Amino acid sequence: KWKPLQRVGIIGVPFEKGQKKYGVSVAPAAMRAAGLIEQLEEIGDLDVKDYGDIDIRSCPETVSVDNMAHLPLVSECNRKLSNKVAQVLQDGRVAVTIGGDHSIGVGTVDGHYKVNEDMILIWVDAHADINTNKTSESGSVHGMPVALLVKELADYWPYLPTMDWQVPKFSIKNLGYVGLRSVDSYERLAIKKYEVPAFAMEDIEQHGIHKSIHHILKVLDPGMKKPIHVSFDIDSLDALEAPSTGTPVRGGLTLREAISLMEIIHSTGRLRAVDLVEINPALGNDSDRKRTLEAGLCVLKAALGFSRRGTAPRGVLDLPVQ
Ligand code: HAR
Ligand code: MN
Ligand code: MN
Ligand code: MN
Repeated sequence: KWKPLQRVGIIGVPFEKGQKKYGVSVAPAAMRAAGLIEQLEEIGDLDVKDYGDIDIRSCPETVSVDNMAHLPLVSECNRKLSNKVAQVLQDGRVAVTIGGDHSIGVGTVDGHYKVNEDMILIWVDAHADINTNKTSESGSVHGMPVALLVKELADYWPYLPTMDWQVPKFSIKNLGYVGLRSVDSYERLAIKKYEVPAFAMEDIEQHGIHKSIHHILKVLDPGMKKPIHVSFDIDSLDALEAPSTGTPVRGGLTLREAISLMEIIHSTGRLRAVDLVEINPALGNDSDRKRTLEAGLCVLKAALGFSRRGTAPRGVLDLPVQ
């Protein structure tokens, strides 16, 4: 019944105020310069439309919330992004969002949920990003998007000025994690309390990426009928594979594992939104930057149907003669 959507919409989000380092806002431009659109178009029959970048205008930050840096900016960016993601989905396209730091996951998931209330969310990350401003040690919102999104944690937040547009309705029961290896203690508590299927690196070591993702999909959606959102933090990859990122953690996914994960999700035919976040082209040397951007491209291509086996031409039954 489900087959992969052959239409894709690209959204750039040059936003970096959800963390402290300069440079992650450059990633959408760097990904386009690295050939993002052209490489996706080379995947057979893919119709790619670039919706451009979200307009990140710095507004005066009139309110401040304890241990939650730049909340008004984060909020304004995500409000616009949520509407844009919903628009792309309503246009019948897979929403492909290029961040930006991971605070933009609030907007992408909020926008997706508005269109598909039955969506499930796979958070691929070294980190769980499920802190509140009470539990975060950094005060950076990129460590908090999951906690902002899920309704089960709404009572753990104080009132958040500027965030009235975002009502957390998504249930934590529809969330799974892949790639975890840097989880704060209260984050671990939340994962345990709500029994979130979370495949940390040691679980992937034990079961392999194939069984791990199949297990998560089965737990979240045994009927195999729900739209899938993948929020892919480039730091889920090992720091050797993707060095240009703000909070690298050693011992992560190989690029092969990440490609395999995305191929499996593509093969469900139910991928409707994918985020690629935390690529910071300003960190590292030329080789680091190139490797990280290439890794991001490989991951997106796998998600959108590129096959490592090769793809035969359509409607052609024999080799060219002479
Ligand atoms: N858990 C830490 C915090 O809350 C670090 C998480 C931020 N790093 C990320 N997110 N790249 O995935 O600040
Ligand atoms: Mn993250
Ligand atoms: Mn991360
Ligand atoms: Mn399989």
